[in-house]
Order: sequence, then structure tokens, then C-alpha cells
Amino acid sequence: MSDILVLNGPNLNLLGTRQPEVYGSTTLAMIEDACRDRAQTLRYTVTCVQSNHEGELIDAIHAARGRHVGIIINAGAYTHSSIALMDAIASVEIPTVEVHLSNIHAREEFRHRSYIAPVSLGQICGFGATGYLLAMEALAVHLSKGAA
Ligand code: DHK
Repeated sequence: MSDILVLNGPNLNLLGTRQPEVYGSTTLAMIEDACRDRAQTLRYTVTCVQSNHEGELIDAIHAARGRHVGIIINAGAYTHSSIALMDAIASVEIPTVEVHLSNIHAREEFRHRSYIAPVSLGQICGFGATGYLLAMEALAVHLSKGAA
């Protein structure tokens, strides 16, 4: 098993045209392609899922058990509100890295709190689309330690 789930939450399907001054001009399809390329060099494969619905994100996390060795998640605004997503990640016990394109700590106060962070290996934010690739590297390092 060597597949990583790249999970994107609400409004991230609009990347490229959505507030490019905050989120950049890279589309989600471009980010997913870049993740696939980077995964290949790291000897992993990638499955990409995006949903605007909290329950679908939770279902994807539940379904990850036995299918994916790790999860990279940008939960969008659910980051700041969803105890249910936090519980789902904690329940499946799959190494998870949290990503945000923007630096959520330099933005409005309500974005500073993440319910995903306490159940993640770590959080990468503020590096735009590159953050997903940094997350992939971090996950691969973590998984290789487990394998050693
Ligand atoms: C994406 C969102 O949709 C926001 O709701 C978060 C995050 C930040 C990002 O920077 O990728 O607050």
C-alpha cells in the first residue's frame, strides 16, 4: 500500500479564479498534477478528492482506512469549525498533514484556530501551492521513518 489521499475541502475547486491575491492563480487541477508528479519521484501514488460537503470529506477519511498510507488535507473553512472532521482523522489513525495555501495565522482571528492541527503530524501554511508538495515530502519522511 503506497497511495496518499490528497483531500481538499470547500471552495478549493475554485482555485485559480478565487481571490488570487490570497490563494494564488494555480488551479486545483494543476496542484493535483504536481502532487502526482512529486509522489512518483517519492515512489508513492496519489488519489485526489475534493468536496464542498463536510459529510463527503468525512466519508473519504473513513474510506482511507486500508487504502491510503497518509492523508494531506486542506479542509478549507471547515478547518476552523469542524469537530466532526477532527474526530474522523483521529478515528482512522492515518498519518495526516494539514495544508493551507495562505498563512492562516496572519489573517483574520477566526482563521487562527484549526481543529485539524491537533490530529495532524504538522501544519504547512503560507507557501501557496508549494505547500502541498512540502506536505508530500514531510509525509514521505515520516512514513520512511516508520518503515526503518
Ligand atoms: C482555504 C480556505 O478556503 C479558507 O477557508 C481557510 C485555506 C484558508 C487556505 O489558505 O488554503 O481559512
